[in-house]
Amino acid sequence: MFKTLSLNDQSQIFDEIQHGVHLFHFDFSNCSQRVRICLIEKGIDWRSRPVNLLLNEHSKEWFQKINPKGLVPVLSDNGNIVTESVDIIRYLESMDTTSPLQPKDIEALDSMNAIIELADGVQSEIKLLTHYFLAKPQRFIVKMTLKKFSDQHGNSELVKFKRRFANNEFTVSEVQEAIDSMHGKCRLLEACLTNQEWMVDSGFSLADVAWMVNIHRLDLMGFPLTGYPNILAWYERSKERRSFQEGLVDYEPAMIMIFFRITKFFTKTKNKRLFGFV
Ligand SMILES: N[C@@H](CCC(=O)N[C@@H](CS)C(=O)NCC(=O)O)C(=O)O
Repeated sequence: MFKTLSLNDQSQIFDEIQHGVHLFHFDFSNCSQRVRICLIEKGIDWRSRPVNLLLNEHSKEWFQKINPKGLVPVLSDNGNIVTESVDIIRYLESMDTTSPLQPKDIEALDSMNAIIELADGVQSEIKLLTHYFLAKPQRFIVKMTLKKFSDQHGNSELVKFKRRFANNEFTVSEVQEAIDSMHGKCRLLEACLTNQEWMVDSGFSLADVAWMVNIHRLDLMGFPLTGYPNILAWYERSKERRSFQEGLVDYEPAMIMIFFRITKFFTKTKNKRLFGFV
């Protein structure tokens, strides 16, 4: 199941990514989910380049040569490297206009961009909450591999985050702060979805692509979304799209989903008492 790249595969990759669209991604990464959904929505042919974060493949030299930040997703379009999921989805939009995902109207375009920025701006909250609520059992593996990871990975911020995670240093107050911040964003989105089906009045757009994966992640961890009926209705509409199934659900490994359910079962009472999670 966990196939790693041989040295031969690695050097071949640099040649291969000079032609066509390639995505370096990880099944469960929400930023990777965002880009896969966009590729599917736009009907762009792409080649999958899995980078297994659980096996720390992103700390390998070959990958950090492609993205010095050592993070997924990374897009290569005929060798042109694009990083940052929101920049990638905008790049994809500029590549192909047969199925446009952005409005023509300038005002609507401005709102779409503001909503995308909002999605981008909560990545650190999503990351903290994911690790706190879903990834806890993984902590011991991270702890065991931390020394090697910190020797190999050049992104000091990521190494610091992993160290705090491994040492169980996330505090209840910082988790609460992240939750409060997410409630703030949910209130904005709830208002924006009043009397409209999609985030931007003109129809389904990159703004929806950017948020689908974040709301899905909050839902997975039991974040209380019941106070946001417009978001819930929008989320149901989003889940019906083929791109949601093929770009997200089909990549959620059954083993990890079972893992999450078990984690949730054992932490349910505590998370409900401390944070009002469901
Ligand atoms: N702002 C970046 C964030 C990229 C990012 O943080 N990627 C995560 C996965 S979602 C990653 O590579 N994490 C490595 C790790 O957790 O070890 C984006 O939107 O692409």
